Amino acid sequence: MKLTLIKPNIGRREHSLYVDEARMEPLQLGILAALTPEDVEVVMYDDRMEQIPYDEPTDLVAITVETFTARRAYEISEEFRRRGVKTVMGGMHAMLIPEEVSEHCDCVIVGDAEPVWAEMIEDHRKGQLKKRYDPVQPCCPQINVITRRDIFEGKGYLPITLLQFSRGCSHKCSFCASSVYFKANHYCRPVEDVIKEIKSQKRKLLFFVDDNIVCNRKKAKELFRALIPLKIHWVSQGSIDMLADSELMELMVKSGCLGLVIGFESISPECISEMNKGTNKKGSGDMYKSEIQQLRKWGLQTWAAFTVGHDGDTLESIKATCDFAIRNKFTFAAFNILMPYPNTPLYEKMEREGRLLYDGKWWLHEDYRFNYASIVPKNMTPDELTEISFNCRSRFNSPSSIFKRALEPRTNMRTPYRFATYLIYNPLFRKEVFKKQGMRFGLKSENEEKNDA
Ligand code: B12
Ligand code: SF4
Repeated sequence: MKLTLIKPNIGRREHSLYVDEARMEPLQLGILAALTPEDVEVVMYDDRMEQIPYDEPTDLVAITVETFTARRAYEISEEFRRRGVKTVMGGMHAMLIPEEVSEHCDCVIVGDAEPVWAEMIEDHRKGQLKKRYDPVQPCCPQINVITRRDIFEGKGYLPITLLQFSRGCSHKCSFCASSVYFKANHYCRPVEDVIKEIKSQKRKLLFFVDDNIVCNRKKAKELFRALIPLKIHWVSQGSIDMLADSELMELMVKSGCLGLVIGFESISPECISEMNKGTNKKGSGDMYKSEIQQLRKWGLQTWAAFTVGHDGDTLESIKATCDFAIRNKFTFAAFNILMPYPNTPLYEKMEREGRLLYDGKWWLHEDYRFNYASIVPKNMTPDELTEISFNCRSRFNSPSSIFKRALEPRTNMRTPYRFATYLIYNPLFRKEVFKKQGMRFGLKSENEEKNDA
């Protein structure tokens, strides 16, 4: 039996294919490959930079689907199904809205693949593939499973190894798709498995793609202690409340942490309350002043993630958020428009209030473009929101801002290695800002789809 794994792209720029230059290994496909019985041949194609060989013989195609890649994933599935090949889908979007996904494939797995993957392969071999598998959730991730990284070789991914220590997060921010996927659960792998996985590969630079690596501080400390002897460098994602625990922070730094993606989301306490971001709730005073001082003290390079378009936001407050990010010399920052991902509390609120654009299903709509607003914000028009968020991204990543932010001695200029990382990745992300803005979802237009049908 032969299995083909696929990572779909988002789509294309108006007249050309979009190639993701900051592409990283698709970890979920490495895990699916590792879960697959040894006698099954496995190949992987990444639509972000290579053509999918639809006519190459295969027995089953597995596609990972996120909301922003759903349209493209459905196109790919359709091509294989037209050739008589069965397709199976899973991933974030499949969990959020399985009924829609199942219309576009032969089988949908609703949740983590680990508990049902082997059963699904056996069913397929016997010609008894079910339409839907519902793994018991939450399951413990990757028990005794080491990601298969041979399938990533030669694909030109960034030289950083992706892996996970934990999945999920116990918080319930209203916009967060992960929180819905994991039903606000957080679960960790055994530390020995993680250490074994690190030793199974050669790189010294790792990205723990955990939703919130410090969610369970006791377990995180156990991991950090075990990482110290390995002398690696690593980055991850963590909530800002970690700073309250200095033992945790000390271990984190000693274990080789270079920095974290931290959800600052907003500099307005009202917006923080509105989005139910318990980790960032503060009393009055200067939002984040002491936290930023501490991050510098620990020497961590911060990727500050902001969401814009909250009911408390105005054009001025969003501009001030960008000024704040530049003034505080964050290493990187994201200014993501508040997106109503299906089944999130944010989606439900926007639906109730009649504020969803593009018939609610923006991810499938012919006219929707990447990084466009898909809700009606309170204090500006959707177009203004689209424009100001693009403006924040281009201003934060402008040459003058890159120069100004570089001059932070405790973080960006701490060591030649840190400085080099800063200088390599900032221009790369700047390029991405312009390439991704306004990108069409999927490769086909509605007319092409009708013709195919
Ligand atoms: C790492 C990461 C990134 C990395 C990219 C990594 C890469 N390989 O390229 C970076 C930082 C670049 C990134 C960027 C973005 N990301 Co991101 N990212 C993540 C993160 C944190 C981890 C993903 C991951 O590797 N998980 C580990 C794997 C093992 O877990 P998994 O994918 O869930 O897979 C399991 C199951 O879902 C299932 N499964 C998965 N696929 C399949 C397929 C089949 C066939 C089956 C049966 C099962 C199955 O089995 C797997 C094993 O149990 C997730 C959060 C999350 N929890 O998923 C967000 C997340 C996926 N990202 C998100 C977003 C929005 C983005 C951006 C659009 C942000 C932006 N505005 O620019 C961009 C778009 C990137 C692009 N393509 O251009 C959202 C997506 C929301 C949604 N509803 O789709 C998430 C969920 C974050 C969130 N909390 O909302 N991201
Ligand atoms: S803290 Fe982060 S991962 Fe956790 S629910 Fe909020 S946004 Fe999601």
